Amino acid sequence: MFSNKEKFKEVFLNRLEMLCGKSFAESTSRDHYQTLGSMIREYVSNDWITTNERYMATKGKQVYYLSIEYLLGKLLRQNLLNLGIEEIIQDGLEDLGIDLSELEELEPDAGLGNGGLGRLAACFLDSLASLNLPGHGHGIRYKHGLFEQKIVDGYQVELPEQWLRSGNVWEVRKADLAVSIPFWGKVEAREENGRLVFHHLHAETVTAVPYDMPVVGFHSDTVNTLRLWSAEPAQFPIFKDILNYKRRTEAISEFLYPDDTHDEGKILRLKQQYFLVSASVQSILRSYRKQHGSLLHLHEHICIHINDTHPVLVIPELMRILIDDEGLDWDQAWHITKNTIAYTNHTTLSEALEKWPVYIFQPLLPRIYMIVEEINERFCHDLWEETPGDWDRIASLAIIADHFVKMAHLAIVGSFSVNGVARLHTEILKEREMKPFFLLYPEKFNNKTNGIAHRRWLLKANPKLSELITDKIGPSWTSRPHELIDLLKYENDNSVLQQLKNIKQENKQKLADFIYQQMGVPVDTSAIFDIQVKRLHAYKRQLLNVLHIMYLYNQIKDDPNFQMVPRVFIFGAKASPGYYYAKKIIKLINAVADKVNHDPRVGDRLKVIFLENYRVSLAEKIFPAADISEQISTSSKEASGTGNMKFMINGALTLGTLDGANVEIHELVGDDNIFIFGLTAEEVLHYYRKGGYDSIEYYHHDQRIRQVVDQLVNGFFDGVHNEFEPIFDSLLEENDQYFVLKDFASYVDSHRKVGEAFTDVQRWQKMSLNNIAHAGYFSSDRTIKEYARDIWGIQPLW
Ligand code: 26V
Repeated sequence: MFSNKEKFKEVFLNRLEMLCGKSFAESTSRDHYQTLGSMIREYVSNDWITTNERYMATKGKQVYYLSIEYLLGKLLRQNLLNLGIEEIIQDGLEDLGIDLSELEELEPDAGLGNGGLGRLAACFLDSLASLNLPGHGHGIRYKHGLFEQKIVDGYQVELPEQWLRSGNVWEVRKADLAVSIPFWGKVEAREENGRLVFHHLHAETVTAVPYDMPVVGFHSDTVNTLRLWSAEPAQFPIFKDILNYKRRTEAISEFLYPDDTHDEGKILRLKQQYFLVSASVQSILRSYRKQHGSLLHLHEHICIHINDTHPVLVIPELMRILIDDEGLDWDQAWHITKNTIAYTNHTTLSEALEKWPVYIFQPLLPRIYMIVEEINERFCHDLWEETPGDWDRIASLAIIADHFVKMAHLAIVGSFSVNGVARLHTEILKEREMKPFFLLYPEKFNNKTNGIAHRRWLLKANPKLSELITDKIGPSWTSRPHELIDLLKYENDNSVLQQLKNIKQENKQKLADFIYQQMGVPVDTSAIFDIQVKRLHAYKRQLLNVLHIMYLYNQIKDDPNFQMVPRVFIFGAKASPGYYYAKKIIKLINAVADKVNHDPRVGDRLKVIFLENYRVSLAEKIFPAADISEQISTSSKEASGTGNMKFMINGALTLGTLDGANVEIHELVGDDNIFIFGLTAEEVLHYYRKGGYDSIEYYHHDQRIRQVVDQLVNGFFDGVHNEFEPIFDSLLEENDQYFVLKDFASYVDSHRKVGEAFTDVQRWQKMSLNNIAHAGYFSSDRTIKEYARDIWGIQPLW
C-alpha cells in the first residue's frame, strides 16, 4: 500500500471511511492521524510476524531488556523514517491537503520515563532492531506517564499526563497471553514425594495483560517487540470487597513514579517492580519452553538484562520457578539464574540506591522473600569462609542488613555481568562505591559507555543538517555512524562551514519562533543559545548556571556600557513533585528571567527562558538550535549523561565538567573543541574525604559571589526575602555540598572563553564540525554492539 503515492492515497481514503465512518470532506486531522497510524501498524505486521517466526525457527540466543521506564516520545515520524516511506506518505498527504507535521503534533509523547534511564532504554530498542538483533523490551503500560509540567507564577505545577486519552495506534492488546501475579498470602511447605514443595496460599492475584508495540528497525526487515504490561483484576476474584480489589489492582499500572528520589517504603512501587518481573519472566519462559522444552540450558539461549535495580526481583523469581515449578535443586537453579541475568548500574549516588524494608517486602512477596533470604545466607556463608570473623565486611556486603533488602547487592551477586554507563562511572564503581564487590568478582565488572539513537536525534530531529552531511559524505552514516568522522575533510572548507552556520541559524530561528509563540518573549537569534535541559537535581547544578546569569545581569546593571556577546539562556527541567529544593531552583530561574527579560537596560544582551514541560518531542526542537551545551554537574556525580551526546551530534559545543561521558567527549574532540572547567572527580572525592570545603570563605573573598548570594535573600529578584532562603542556606549553612561556589570562578572564566570563541565565526564553525564528526562514537548502535558482543553473546539473525 506504500509502493507509490497514488496507491497510498487510494488505500488511505478507503481506510479513512471504514475506520471513522465519515467521508473525507467531514474528516478531522485526528481521523487522519488514526487512519495513517493504523495503516502503518498493519504494514509492519507482516515483518513483525516473520521476525518472530525466524526467532522461533533459528533458536539463536535472544535478549530481553527489562526496564521500569521507556521514554519513547512520538513514534509516527520515526517509524516512517525507519520504514523508508516518509517521502511517499508526505507527498501523498500533501496531495490531499494534509500536512504530515500537523498530524505529528497530534500524537502524544509516550512519556513512560523520568529522564536519561528511560530514554536510554528507548534508544537501545531502536538500535537492537536496526542492527537486526534479537532483543525485546518488557515494561509497564502506565496509564499516566510522567506528569505534565505547567509553570504558574514561576512555580512548577504538575498535571496528570493522559497519553492514552485517544487510544494508542501502535499497540496490540494480547488478552490471550495474560498471566497471573500473586501478592500477599502465605507460604506453606509440604513434603511431597520426598521433597519439600512450597505452596503460596491465600494470595491476592492480579492479571497482567500484555500490550505489544512493534519496534521497527531502520531500513531492515526486523520488527522486534516492546511488551508493556497492564494490571487488571483477575476474572473471578474471590474477595468480598471487589471494588477495593479492583482499585488496588488497577493502581499498579496507573502511574509512573515521578520520583527519582528514592522510594523507600512505597508499597506500590515494590508491587510495580514484582508485577513487571513476574509477568515478563512468565512470558519469556512460555515462549522458551515452546522453543526448547526444558529450562536446563536457559542461560545458553537467553539473557535477561536489568536496567538498574528496579527489575532485580527477576533473580529470586527465576529461582522460584526453577526450584518450585521445575523441581531443580538450589545449585542447578542458581547456576542457571546467575548466568542468565546481567545488570546495568546507572548511579553511584548512595541516596539513590534502592533498598526495601523487610517489613514491607516480606508480607507482600512471601515466597520471593524466602528465596532472597536464602541467597543472602549462602552468600554470607561464602564470605565467612573466605574471611572468618570479619563481621564488618559481611555486614557491609550482605544483601539483607539492618532490616533492609539492598537491591544493588542482590543484582551483583545474582548476575554474571555488572556494567557502568561511562568510563569514569565504571571506574568509580570499581574503585570506590562497589569496591568490595569488585574485589570479590572482578570478572563481572565492565563498562559500556552510553549512546543515543542518532537516527532520532540527528536524522529525524535535524533534517537540514542531515541533508548537508549526506551531501558531503554520502548516506551510509545513518547505519554506520562512525563515518561521520569523514566530515573532518571539510574542517577548513569555508563553504561547508558557512552552510553549517546557516543551518544552525535556521534551527535557532525555529526555536525562537516557538519561544515567542509559547511565551511571548522575543529572542535575538544572533545571540549565543546556551542551553541546559535535563531533570532538576542539586547535583546537576542548574544553580551554578543561574548564579552566573545573575552575575552577568549585575554587570550590565552596574555598567550600562558593559560589552558582552549576547546570550539567550534556555532551561528545561522537571523537578520531582516532592523535591522541595529543586522546585525552589525552578522558581529562582523564573524570577531571574522575569527581572532580566523586563529590564530595558538589558536589551538584547541577555534573555532567560524557562521552557515548560520538557519532554522528548520538545527536546527534538531544542538540540538542533543549541550553540552551547551546559553539562555542569559536580564531577563524579553524573553517571554518564546522554543529553551531552545529543547536543554534540547537533553541533553544539560542550561547556562542562570532567564528569560522566563528558570525559570521553573531551578525549575525542580535544581541548580545542570543548570548554572544560571546575574540579575533577578526584578533587571532589578528595574534598569529601576531608569533610568538604569552606564555602563561607569563597563568599567572603569573591565579591561577585557575595553579591549574587546576597541577592537570594535581599528580595532583589522577587521582592520577598525568604523565598530562596533554602538555596542560600544550602550554599552557606550547609557548606555547599555540590561545590557551586568553589567552581564559580572557573565557570565564569569558561563563559568568557565561550564569548571570545563565538565572535570568531570560522573558528566556532570548525569546532562545531569537529564535534559532529566525532559524535559517531556516541551512537547507541556502537553501545548495543558492545553489549551484544561482550555481555549478551547474541548475533544478528540475518
Ligand atoms: C536518583 C536520585 C535519587 C536521589 C537523589 C539523587 C538522584 C540522582 C539520580 C537518580 C537516578 C538514578 C538512575 C538514573 O536515572 N540514572 C541516569 O541514567 C542515565 C542513563 O544511563 C545516565 O545518563 C545519567 O547520568 C544517570 O543519572
